[in-house]
Amino acid sequence: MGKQVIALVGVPTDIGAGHRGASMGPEALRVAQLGEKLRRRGLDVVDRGNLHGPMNPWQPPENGYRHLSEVIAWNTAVHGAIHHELQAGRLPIMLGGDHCLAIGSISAVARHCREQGRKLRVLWLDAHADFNTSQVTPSGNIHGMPVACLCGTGPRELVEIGDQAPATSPDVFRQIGIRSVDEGEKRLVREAKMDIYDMRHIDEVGMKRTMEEALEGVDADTHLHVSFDVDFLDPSIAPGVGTTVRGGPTYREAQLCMEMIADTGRLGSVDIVELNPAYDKRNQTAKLAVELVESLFGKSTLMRGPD
Ligand code: B3U
Ligand code: MN
Ligand code: MN
Repeated sequence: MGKQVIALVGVPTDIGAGHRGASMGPEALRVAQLGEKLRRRGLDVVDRGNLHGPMNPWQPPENGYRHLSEVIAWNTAVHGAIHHELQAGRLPIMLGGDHCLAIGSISAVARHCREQGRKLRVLWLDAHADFNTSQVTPSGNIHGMPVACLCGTGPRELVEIGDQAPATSPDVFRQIGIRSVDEGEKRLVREAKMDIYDMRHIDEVGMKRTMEEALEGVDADTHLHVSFDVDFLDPSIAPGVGTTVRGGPTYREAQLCMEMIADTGRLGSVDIVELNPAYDKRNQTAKLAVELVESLFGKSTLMRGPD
């Protein structure tokens, strides 16, 4: 095996969100030196630049969905780009963009796992379950629906992105940091038996035990995908998101979460989504996200870094 190459793929859109500004996420992560910091860790990093797609027309929902045709276009582009990087043996980091883009990235990862005969585990780090449907959504914003779409509930064109519909199933997900689930959505996550480690669970057993549980069964054949919605973090440390929800993981808890994922050695792909520079101060949330991604790639206090 050659050296692992990381591919940064920017996806500058807020097409699925309820606030404008996540479209500036990729550039904020570059300004916070994501690529350079990973390179300093001895990793090979290529920046693929940004994907292109339709503008945000900022329209109200139609039949329960906002901007459905634009969301389809962006996710189709994401699916192709992420699958291309995986096929070439690179580890893609998608720089979002809002969380609707995980439909494209995770469907690509699921397809790649099928092609390689590997098991998929998705760690969904988020304040929200993102399991809404057009029937129960309070907003019509598709960034509240990607997990449902990936598991087969959603508009046909989104459910069918990729090689197989649905792209994946509830059992591959472990949702961590959850603290905001809409009323109708609660019933859906219960019915689907989603594995949810909510903030109460983290409060009760701690982040260490939570991550041990979420990573249980991960072995040499597992591809770990981390879908990191920056609103996972407590807003006191990460104000640069559109939908802050108080009571999230602290700096220390978030670091431990990332370090424990790194320790598995099975990380295969990453999304960084919902970073919204319009709500940030001095790019501090982007800088924090970069710091956490460094930990995700093995930075630790006492182990020697690369020379
Ligand atoms: N659950 C709400 C809010 C939301 C979901 N994801 C984010 N916000 N970032 C909705 O609109 O579906
Ligand atoms: Mn999300
Ligand atoms: Mn969220």
